[in-house]
Amino acid sequence: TVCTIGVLTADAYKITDEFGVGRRFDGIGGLSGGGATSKLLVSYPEPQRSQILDLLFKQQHGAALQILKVEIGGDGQSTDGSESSHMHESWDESYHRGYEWWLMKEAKKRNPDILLSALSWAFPGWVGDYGSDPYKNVSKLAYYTVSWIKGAKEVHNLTIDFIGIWNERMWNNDYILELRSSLDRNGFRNTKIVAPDTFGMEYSGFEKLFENATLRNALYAIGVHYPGTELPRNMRSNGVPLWSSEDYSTFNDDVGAGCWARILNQNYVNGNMTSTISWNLIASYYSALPYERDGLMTAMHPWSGHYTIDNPIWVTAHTTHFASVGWNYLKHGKGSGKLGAGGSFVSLTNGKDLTIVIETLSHNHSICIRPSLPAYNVAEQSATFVFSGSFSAIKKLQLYTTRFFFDGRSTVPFEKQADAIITDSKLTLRLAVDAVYTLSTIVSPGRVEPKDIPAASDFPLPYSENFDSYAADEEPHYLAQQNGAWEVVKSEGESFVRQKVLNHEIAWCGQSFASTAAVIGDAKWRDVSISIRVRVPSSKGANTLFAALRSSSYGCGEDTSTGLFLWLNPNTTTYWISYDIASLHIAYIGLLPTPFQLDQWHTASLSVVGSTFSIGIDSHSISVALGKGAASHGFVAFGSQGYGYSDWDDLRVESGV
Ligand code: 147
Repeated sequence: TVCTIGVLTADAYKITDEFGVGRRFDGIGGLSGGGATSKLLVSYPEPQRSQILDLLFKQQHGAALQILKVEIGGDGQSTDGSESSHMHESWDESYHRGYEWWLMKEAKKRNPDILLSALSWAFPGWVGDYGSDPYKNVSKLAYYTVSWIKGAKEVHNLTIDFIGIWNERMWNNDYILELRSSLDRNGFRNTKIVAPDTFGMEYSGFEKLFENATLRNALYAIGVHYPGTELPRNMRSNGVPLWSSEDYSTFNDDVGAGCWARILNQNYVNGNMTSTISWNLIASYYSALPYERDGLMTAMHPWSGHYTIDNPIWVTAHTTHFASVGWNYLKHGKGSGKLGAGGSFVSLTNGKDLTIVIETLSHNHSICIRPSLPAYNVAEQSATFVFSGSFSAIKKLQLYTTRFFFDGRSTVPFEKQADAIITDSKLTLRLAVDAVYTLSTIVSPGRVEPKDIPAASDFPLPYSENFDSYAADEEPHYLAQQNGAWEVVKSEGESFVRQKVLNHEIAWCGQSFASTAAVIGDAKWRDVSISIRVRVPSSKGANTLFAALRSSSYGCGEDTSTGLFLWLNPNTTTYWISYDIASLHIAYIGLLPTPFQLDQWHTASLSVVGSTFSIGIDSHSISVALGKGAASHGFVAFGSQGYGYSDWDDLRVESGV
């Protein structure tokens, strides 16, 4: 249909519930983890830390997220680091590790209705009897997962609303059924299963999840990743709720914000998906780690308190300030669809209130990381909305706009405009290209931003950490574990950090790494010196330890990391220097005057200035001239080859000598 208003011709779109409403809106979420994506957030000073949490979770404030999805730590690397498991071994259980418990509680404080969702990436080895298959014994895996849900309830009073299977790896029907019955037996009937959290080619097998009625009933929703807003027809038509349970992962500049605006609408318009979850919630990891700034906003400078409110936050607000979980979308052609000259709109209602979100993002200004985006055009256009059914009496709607310019002018996000007046049940809007519009009966305060955000500064040197100020099991500030679990231990009046994982985990990245590792500092560091005390316990201790400078390529590339590595071998006099974590490139082999003793603290010092690398082990010291292949800059790192306990204390980092 076409309406003529003065000289303008506008396409007309019905907004009506006369023929019923569309699917239930399940909410917009952010994902903390998969992995360690909130690592630096917990270290922020006040008031910045609370400001950031408000911007993520407080209702009608910033993103006002409706779902918080977290990783169930599995001790292994899961993208930007490893998150600690609640059960490193079946006998080593704690619900005070990591920062996801803290984050969920902070989210609930700000929005008691926020829904919590959880998923595993890696698993501790014992879950699969130390093999690589977590489904080897499905009741063991269900016990592991339900223990986490129980811990959430009993220790933290957190109710987990949704639980997944295994991130982006094969799913297992027997496990889904076992998990469902184990949840029911343990009093978690209301914890719903969303699965299988896989992507791409694997969609072809998804219909198998609907064929078996028992399996279908065990699932609340099918969760897919990076669907590119499309799903196959047989999935769209069978009535099971469909979620984009991980999406976005795009650099959070305005193209990233454009990606997010387009997929939030079009995941419903093209794919019938009713929930979209951003990987990640907040980019709160060292910028040199993988997927820099692929979060709704950025907080990677805890030492200065600096953070940025990136525009994906305000794009989210365009929906979340005006529609709650449990509302319904209006059907395709009755309130949701594509616009005539490009772009899309969705309507949401609770039967009384109405919200319409329109996006007109052009192709090049809304490209996401994956999958590739087929060409399409968007032009400036007028759109006439024609209201009927429950909406025929609406006289005006609040109007909020975001306009992206991409021409040097800065974006004005989420700006409140004069009310849009509806005459004769019709409203015509002139729509610019690269814009987001919300029309709603609901009022939001609009964009309210904290003022005086501190400027960014580099990681402060000199730096020292004695690990005394933490509670047992806490992860130390700034120390970004890359493999294994690095937790504070309090013993005999001492407080130190211990790598606590004893066995290879069931890895999420390709295969389990040969080394445990944690990094700290700045990947740009060149000339730096450190000292650290190290100890290997005689019981369950690691075989070989390292401390390193100028170390880089972590994340799933952990086992190919480079740097200047000093290796120590308990019980022997041998030590060596390598240019890589795999010790493929050994630069020097030396002997200590006496063997490196177990159960004793030793002091290691490393210093690099230009191309001279000096090391000290207790009173022994040498210097070597760096050769070809030696890294030029990177983090401070330490860890072990193989698994097993290693203890670390009194880290000091200085610039230069
Ligand atoms: C996802 C993971 O689930 C996240 O933990 C995080 O690593 C994220 C980063 O973009 O990616 O994994 C994917 C990795 C590759 C593809 C899809 C998802 N892929 O190539 O299509």
